Amino acid sequence: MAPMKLYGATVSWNVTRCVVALEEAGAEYQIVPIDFATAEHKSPDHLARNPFGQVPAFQDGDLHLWESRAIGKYVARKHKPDLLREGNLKESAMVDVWLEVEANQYTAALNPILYQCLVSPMFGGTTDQKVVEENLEKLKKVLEVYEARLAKHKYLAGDFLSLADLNHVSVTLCLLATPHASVFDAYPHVKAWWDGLMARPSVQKVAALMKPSA
Ligand code: GS8
Repeated sequence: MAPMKLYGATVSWNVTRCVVALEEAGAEYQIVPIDFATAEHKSPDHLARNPFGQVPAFQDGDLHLWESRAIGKYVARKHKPDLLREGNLKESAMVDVWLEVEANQYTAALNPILYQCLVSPMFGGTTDQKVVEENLEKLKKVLEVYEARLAKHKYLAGDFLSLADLNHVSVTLCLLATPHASVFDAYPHVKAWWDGLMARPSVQKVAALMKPSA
């Protein structure tokens, strides 16, 4: 059977969020780059894959998906369902909680920081420090909640690795490429959790892919 296809460049943390899931699940897949410089993401071919003209997009046989977190869930369900704890009502509910927290708290605070520090300069723009500072304050409040949680449990949803942990990887790798990498230093349990994730071969592989020289 043809390998799954993930469309988008690995410079995008929304794309690499899926790569972490694919790697951790041991899935066979192929990355098909989409060229933003030629607006390939707005071409009819790509709009057929993702009607919002964004990356990532994904194909497995006749199944076409977009939205990075939905793609990650599909890959986990297909190849490593334990990452979702499906079959265990309470554990899967906790996975769901922390999947939402990643999207709506953690990454919601990180996105503007990454945009200002990484994306804007890439296109010749400047960094709006006020936006960065405001969102760093938001992020610190989120990290206080993580610190309390991770003082009690090895991983976010409980004492087991889940997709909720893995979905944090791509944006956190980007955060570490900004001048604000030291923000984790004040949260020892968060730092230990992150070091544990970084030691995983799937995460190592994605970290290498995201380096511009890779
Ligand atoms: C977000 C996709 C997105 O913003 C997801 O897949 O999780 N909620 C979606 N993709 C950006 C990539 S840059 O990181 C994108 O394609 N932007 C181009 C555009 O919106 O035109």
